[in-house]
Amino acid sequence: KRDDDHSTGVVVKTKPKTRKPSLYKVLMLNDDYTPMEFVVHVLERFFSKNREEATQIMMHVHRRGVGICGVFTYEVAETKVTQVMDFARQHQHPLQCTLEKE
Ligand code: TYC
Repeated sequence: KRDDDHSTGVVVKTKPKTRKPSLYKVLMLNDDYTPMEFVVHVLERFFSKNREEATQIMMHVHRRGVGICGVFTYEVAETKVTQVMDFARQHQHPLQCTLEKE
């Protein structure tokens, strides 16, 4: 138990030692060559978006140049970026994905 006074009347404050992990945005970048349908598929496959959400995000990136696929802890974000980049390369698309600290 925390903050026990050990029957001395002296209250000792214990410091909570857990910290919320830093979060990282996974960003998708627009390019002129990757097919829209491929980007939608990537968002469904690696970011668990439904077709409607995936299409909205893809169109946002297409129009604005960059968009957020999701927000994750560092290790998860880094894994998503690697998975997307490997998948795009396998299909010979120049799609770029990166992470940014929140
Ligand atoms: N601009 C691409 C096209 O017109 C589509 C696209 C959207 C590509 C989003 C990449 O992250 C991207 N085919």
